Amino acid sequence: MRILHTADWHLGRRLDGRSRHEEQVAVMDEIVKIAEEEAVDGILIAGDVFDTYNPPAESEALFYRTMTRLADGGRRAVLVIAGNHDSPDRLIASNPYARALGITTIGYPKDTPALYDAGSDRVACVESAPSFVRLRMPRSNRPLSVLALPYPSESRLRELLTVDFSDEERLSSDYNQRVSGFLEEQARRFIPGEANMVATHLFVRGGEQSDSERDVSVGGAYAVNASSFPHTAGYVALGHLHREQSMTARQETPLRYSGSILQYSFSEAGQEKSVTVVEFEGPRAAHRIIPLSAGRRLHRWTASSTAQLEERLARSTSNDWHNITLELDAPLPLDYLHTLKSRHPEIFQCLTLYNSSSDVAENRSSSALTLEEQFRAFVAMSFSEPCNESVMRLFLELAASNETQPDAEP
Ligand SMILES: [Mn+2]
Repeated sequence: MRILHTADWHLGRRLDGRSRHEEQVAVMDEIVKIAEEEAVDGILIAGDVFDTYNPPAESEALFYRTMTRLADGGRRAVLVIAGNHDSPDRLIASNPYARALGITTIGYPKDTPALYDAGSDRVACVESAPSFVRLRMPRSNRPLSVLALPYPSESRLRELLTVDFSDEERLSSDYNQRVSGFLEEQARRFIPGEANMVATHLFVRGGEQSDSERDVSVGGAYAVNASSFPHTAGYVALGHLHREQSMTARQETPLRYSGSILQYSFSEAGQEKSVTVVEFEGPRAAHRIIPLSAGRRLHRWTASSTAQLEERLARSTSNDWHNITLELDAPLPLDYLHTLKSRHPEIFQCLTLYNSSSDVAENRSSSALTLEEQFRAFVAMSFSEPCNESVMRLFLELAASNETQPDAEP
């Protein structure tokens, strides 16, 4: 039995206002192709399908098109759980149609997916409970049990435990204990010796983060220990962290973040993106990483001269985006960056910094420019757009309130 594990699609996500939609279309094609070539029995998407609660219509359309292709007319199982970026209600709104294609989406931890069975040549959901499904798949003679826990926010977790458990101990204030208590409870539904897996979207303590996930509330106090996952699972499929990585739970259960499908921020520059193919022979699963090649590559680097800058850009391809810091001793000709950017659309941003120890700094401080003029020039050069007036006012207020400011307004 072969399952494709992916997560963190973030459809609709932009990079500082620039669309990634065409790249997302390309990577969806690539994932469908991998599912076909690998002849997988099912696909598991471990949360953050969309980037926001209200994704653009083009992203929703892309999601539905991709689900339909992956489901292969109900012959391939598709299981989707909500991540912290997804609206659970919107994600499950299509369930009445999705079931007919063998697609199960779970929005909230308390949700019990509906059963369906359209015959032995189609995927069937033969048993379910809160955050739990047992699937029968046409090409496999073994059932697949998945403890599929959507993003368990503090409030969703409380709701779940209040509804289903009266045990005082389970209401303990410790997030890790409550998540592990729920997993332990639901893992009793696993069939020993068969294919059992856990899928969830959360932060496992020890995982390596990047800027892309830092704006979300999972992390820090809302972390779960790797040892909290039931050892009776043959594989733990995780979403949330954008860097692909493996950890080990109790008794060698593989625990894995498949990672995002595109480099979504410059903190992910240089990260290879991939999906994971999980193979159940016995109860313990093996996995393989399949690289994704669609989408732009992001680069973040520093140049110490314009010659070095241009030399490196000459080697770049138009399918890349560069976030460059240019460290200089002397000021650039006024239109230099403008001309360079028009020649190299792959420059995402070029921030210029002047070495403060140099003569340039002294020249500048004694120059005829006022503090306001210097700040405007700095903003224009750094961000390629004029300084916002409220920012300008704030800057001048701060400068005026600082009595020791040597460059205070003349
Ligand atoms: Mn997430």
